[in-house]
Amino acid sequence: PAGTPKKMSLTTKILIAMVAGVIVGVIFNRIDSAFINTHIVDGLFSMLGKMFVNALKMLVVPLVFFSLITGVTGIGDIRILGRVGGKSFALYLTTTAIAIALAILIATIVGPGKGFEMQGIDTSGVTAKEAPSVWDVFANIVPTNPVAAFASGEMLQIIFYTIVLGVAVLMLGRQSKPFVEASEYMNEVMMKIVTIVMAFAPIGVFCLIAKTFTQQGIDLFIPVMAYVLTLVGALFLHLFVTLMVMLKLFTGLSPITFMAKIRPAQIFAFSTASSNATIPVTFRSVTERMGVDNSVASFCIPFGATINMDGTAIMQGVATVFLANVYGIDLGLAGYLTVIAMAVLASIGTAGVPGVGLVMLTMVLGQVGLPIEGIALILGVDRLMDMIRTAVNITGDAVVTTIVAKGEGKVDMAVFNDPNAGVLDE
Ligand code: DAS
Repeated sequence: PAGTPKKMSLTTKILIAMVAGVIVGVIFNRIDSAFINTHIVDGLFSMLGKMFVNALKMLVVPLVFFSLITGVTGIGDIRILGRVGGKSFALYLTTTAIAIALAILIATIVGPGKGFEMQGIDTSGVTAKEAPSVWDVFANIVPTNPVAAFASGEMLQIIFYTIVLGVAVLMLGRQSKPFVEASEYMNEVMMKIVTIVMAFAPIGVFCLIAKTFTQQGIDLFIPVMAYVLTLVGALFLHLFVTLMVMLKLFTGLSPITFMAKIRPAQIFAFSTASSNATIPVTFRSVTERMGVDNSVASFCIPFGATINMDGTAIMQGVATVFLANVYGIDLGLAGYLTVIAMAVLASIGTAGVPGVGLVMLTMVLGQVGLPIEGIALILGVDRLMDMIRTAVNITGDAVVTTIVAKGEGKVDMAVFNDPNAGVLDE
């Protein structure tokens, strides 16, 4: 009946929870009371936030398995699968390379870290991680034990094994009907579980953000403000310009509509700082809100969450220039090309979990001979930077997925243009 208040959408509730979390966090940071920090922030908020992130991660492996099996058997043709895989792999690497090249260019022009005083910064205890060799990264895509791969959430191995399983199911033709129908049903069940978990999103998002802002405060940003501003600038350039120009050029779709429909996934990525944990929301956003067919999204979204990290690569570009300036080391073109290659390769082998960007940064710095301990300078602000770059990472995943789907004629334009399509709380 007219006049009944329109039920507030889940996305609105999540946005309100985000803002409330920042406000409460900054206030608690100012109050800095032992009781609040111990029992509220490290107690209640931490517990609820962790439960929420765990619930999201709980969804990932079964959701990826059933949606990918449904996707592979839905594609029906191995050649199409090869094309979708090849196109998305090429686009993911290209967007990451463009992202970091632009980031280095911007950072070189802005020059953050020049004349930086290393006043009393404790730079001990940061050690470089060994960079995995490219060959090992690709060899390890094949699991020795699929059950172990599923149990430990090794995404590339899970994707590989599920595709092989799907191809075998396809080869069995008609006999596979019951299995395919069961998989489609389980895929629906998984999506319902996503809805159940999403109902707790406002609480989860509030707690995660309130905790982060209570701990971070804002005075940590002063000494490295130049780094933060350059990084956020480069991230926003990639998010609102590079990715949107690519979307428009390759698909003709409206970037405004796209950004409106991907927003819930960006909020989740920001709150959890984990692309992997956000897979269920990114997946639903591109399928039910943008009309991308499951057969493309079920491969490209988990694949992207694992190998595609534009935001992370941008951080590595800006951090490298910042630290080169701080230590007065001139990397030269060869040095920056090494950084670009390393960042792209490092992003392939690492999962989308909180803080992985910083770990990869130690590999990149190690390769170009920059002092690893410089990471201590940016450690304090990295949690917040991680949240922003993870939102950029999943947006890149969604853009490439949409480009590949459009190329295959697998975007339902009626859904894409329907502003009310796929509300997340059903
Ligand atoms: N948090 C990572 C992700 O989930 C990105 C990063 O650490 O840079 O994508």
